Amino acid sequence: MSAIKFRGVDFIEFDSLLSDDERLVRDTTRKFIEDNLVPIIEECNRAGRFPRELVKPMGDLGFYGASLKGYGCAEMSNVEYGLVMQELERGDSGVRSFVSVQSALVMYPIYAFGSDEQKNAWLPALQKGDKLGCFGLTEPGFGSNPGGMLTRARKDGNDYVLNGDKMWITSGTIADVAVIWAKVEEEDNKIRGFLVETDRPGFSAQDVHGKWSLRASVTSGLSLQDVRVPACNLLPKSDGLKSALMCLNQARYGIAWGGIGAAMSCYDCALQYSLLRKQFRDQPIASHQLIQEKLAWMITEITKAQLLALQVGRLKDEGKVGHQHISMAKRNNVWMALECARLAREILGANGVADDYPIMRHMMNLESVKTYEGTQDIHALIIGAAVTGVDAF
Ligand code: TGC
Ligand code: FAD
Repeated sequence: MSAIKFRGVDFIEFDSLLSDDERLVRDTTRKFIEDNLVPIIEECNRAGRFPRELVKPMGDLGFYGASLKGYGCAEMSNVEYGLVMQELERGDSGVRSFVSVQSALVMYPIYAFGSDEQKNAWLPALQKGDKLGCFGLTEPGFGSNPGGMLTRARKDGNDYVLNGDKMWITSGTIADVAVIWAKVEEEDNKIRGFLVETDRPGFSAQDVHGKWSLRASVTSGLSLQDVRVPACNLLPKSDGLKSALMCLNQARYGIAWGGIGAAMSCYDCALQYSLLRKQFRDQPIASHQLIQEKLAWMITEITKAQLLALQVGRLKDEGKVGHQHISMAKRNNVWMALECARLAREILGANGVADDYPIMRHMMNLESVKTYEGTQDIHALIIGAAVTGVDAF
């Protein structure tokens, strides 16, 4: 491993915009990642191994469902939650992804659309990390357009019977419960959410192999063949595709902060490297104008991304955020992070492609992050629809 250690990134006294509690949450998470994830992440990435040993410790720190109220949740503000996501992704996008899915895509729909029985049965166990969840929206033929899904639920006495396939599902094979979105035949094919325990007959999950991205995260395909669940497993307040999209808002918001973390990791590594590495006249490469231009671009874009994420977080805390605001933050900040990773990789020269440094791993991860939770172009269309009033999907 290289001797480069993360030192934090703050160009315009961004920290002065944060409260003491916000800085404490950020610093606690940063220390956890530095002590527990950074030492093992390159091995996990090489082996394609999800660091399951961190699941319980992250639960103990209150990372799951951190912004929800009750059920043992940490009741963080949205800005505090965002700062947790930033620090997790500074470690690795796959670990942030795991926490995002558990929090925003499994606990949130149970919290927002579930019955009291469902909330009491699942939320405390998910909060502790005793139970794990996954979110099945995407299908082999329907990614950007989930409204076209083929998965169906049919009422049969006091049960529903589910049939369909879900694809690219984070945590699929390690989940105890899957939040499955399906069209209900008896309700004119309205999309609704179901809690499907993964040990039910007819449910199976298979991991996707050969990923060059998010290698420390589990990604799976799910198959549901006549899976029978009691009617009480329907999320009673789920009401159309809009409910699934509301979950995505939570996850996209976390990704907007997460991208900053990945970018900070790449920038700080490249900055330190540029001061150590000497070429021509025994001078550090940091003394060359073209290196400085790259660093200046990175720190400028990171700073703009911080301000965007913070404003969207403040709006969210005030109940004023629109999904188009979240789309702008997710789109901009992930693009910015990927560009930072590419520039940082150039600054490290050949060392940039080796896993002695975190940069290539972040770059490969960010290619997925740019695609999932709505591709870059889908978010452009969401912003375009908001400003023009015209859908162009
Ligand atoms: P459309 O007709 O536009 O909308 C249907 C209803 O939903 C409302 N709506 C939203 N509500 C809340 N939040 C949002 N973000 C919303 N977007 C739209 C809309 O107003 C409408 O309401 P109503 O009352 O009229 O019924 O739906 P559409 O079928 O045309 O699709 C719109 C589109 C393309 C924007 C949407 O489908 C979309 O966002 N596609 C991208 C799919 C996506 O992001 N999938 C993510 C899967 S999960 C994942 O990737 C997890 S990765 C792991 C991790 O997070 O780390
Ligand atoms: P497509 O929809 O086929 O898009 C292909 C290309 O066409 C993209 O460039 C897209 O922008 C473009 N395109 C599509 N429609 C339009 C249009 N109208 N106008 C212009 N361009 C368009 N899903 C889940 O449900 N749960 C998960 O936990 C989950 N985890 C994931 C983990 C990983 C590692 C990955 C890679 C994906 C995950 N996904 C998950 C799926 C993810 O949300 C989808 O991959 C994403 O929504 C894009 O869908 P797609 O891959 O089918 O691409």
